[in-house]
Amino acid sequence: MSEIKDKDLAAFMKGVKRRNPGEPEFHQAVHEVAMDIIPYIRNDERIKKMQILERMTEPDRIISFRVIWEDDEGNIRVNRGYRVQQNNAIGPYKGGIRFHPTVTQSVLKFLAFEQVFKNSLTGLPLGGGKGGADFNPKGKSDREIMRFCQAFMTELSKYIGPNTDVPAGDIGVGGREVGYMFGQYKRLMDRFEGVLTGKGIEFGGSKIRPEATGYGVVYMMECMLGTKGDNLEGKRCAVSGSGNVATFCAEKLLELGAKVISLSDSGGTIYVEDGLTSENLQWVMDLKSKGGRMSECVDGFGAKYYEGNRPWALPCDLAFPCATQNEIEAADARALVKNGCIAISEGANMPSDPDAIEIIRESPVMHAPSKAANAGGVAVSGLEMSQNSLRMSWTREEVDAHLKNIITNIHTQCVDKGKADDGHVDYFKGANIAGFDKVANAMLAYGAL
Ligand code: NDP
Ligand code: 2IT
Repeated sequence: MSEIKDKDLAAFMKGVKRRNPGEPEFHQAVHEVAMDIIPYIRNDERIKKMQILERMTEPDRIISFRVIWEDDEGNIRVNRGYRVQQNNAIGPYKGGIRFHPTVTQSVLKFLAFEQVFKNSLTGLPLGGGKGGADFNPKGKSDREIMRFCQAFMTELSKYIGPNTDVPAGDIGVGGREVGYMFGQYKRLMDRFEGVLTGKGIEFGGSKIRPEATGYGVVYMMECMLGTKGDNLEGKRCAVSGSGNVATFCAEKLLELGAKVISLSDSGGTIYVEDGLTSENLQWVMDLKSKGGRMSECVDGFGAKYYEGNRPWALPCDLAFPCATQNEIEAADARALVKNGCIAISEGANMPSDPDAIEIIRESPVMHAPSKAANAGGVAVSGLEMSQNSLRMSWTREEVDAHLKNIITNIHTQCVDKGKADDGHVDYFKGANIAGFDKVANAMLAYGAL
């Protein structure tokens, strides 16, 4: 990362690092926001006096707990679970749960911090939080997953509620895990209430929730291309990941006439020169639901496969990072720019590292940050909460129309707050400022203490 030239920003980051030692992902997420917000609030004495940005970088609370479960061989296993309740100024804490061996407090703090801004951008009454565990679901049996989810929820249930904190899925947590966790909550509390989102349709889930993040990422891309009078038709799209977000992003791209030339997992990348067919994509979805690996696509439908989990060196028009944080580094960004990529819509949270952002910022590539581009998932979670409160269920068409409206509105907010005099839109700046404004105003309204 280049040296910080802004003195206020440097002093602010020094404080953040001192208070949060050894948490690089959290420092990175805060820095990405602060570099836009510090200049923005420089002359706002009220926001500075009330220490709004300092307060926003300090989670309301972090709950950390032991999760004990029994594997199929009868061994007792111990993991660490967390919930970071970051900020509830504009609504109950809301954000996903990640099960992955790389989960640490730093990772969950970065995700919870980002979630506050993202949820604010949706325009829905949602605060920000995130949770998870350093549990590795890979290779675990269905019964083991169930026992882990139940053990995790036994402790988490004490801290959440439909008006307090409403978790959902993230990496390693999909419909099956949410079902096990919801079942355990109901068993423990004897209450049927919308305490989790991403539930099965039979027990209060919203239509389109599984698809929402991936679809929203594509809707954001459509909005960006629309500003140039362009569209998705025939565009060559590099997509990374092969989980929930990546596969539904690919599905929407195919539906709208684009070509999906890649998908990946932590083992490697598949490349299909003419683009995946819908049948290929369905094959991948079935494969992933059985825990398969992308390398199997070679025999499955003749895809090219190479080790290395990044497709960014493949010439493409559009890029959709949908796997994990920091999956686009400087060399990847340079390759994308050099190969003529027009725009990037981020499905994963914080997929571009600071050097990559800088390189892309200096290029003509349009770049929608995750807090704007992947907000469709949490937005439909918010709609699931509304439907649960109303004890109603909306149609696919109704939910999809809301989702499109919300993403279009987020795009408009980014343009409003991020457009420079020369017409160039800095989507990072726009998203950071628009997300910040609403939360800051609510915090100011509540008074200082
Ligand atoms: P899934 O668990 O469904 O899929 C994750 C995918 O990313 C898999 O292909 C996985 O490969 C790959 N992956 C995970 N960790 C790594 C890693 N360290 N290096 C390389 N590849 C990795 O998760 P989702 O699709 O739900 O989440 C993907 C991203 O989208 C995350 O950043 C998440 O925070 C974000 N997101 C998710 C939302 C949701 O509603 N689910 C909403 C908004 C954002 P492998 O199988 O090999 O591990
Ligand atoms: O990062 C995210 O926005 C999510 N994992 C979804 C959160 C949610 O509450 O639906």
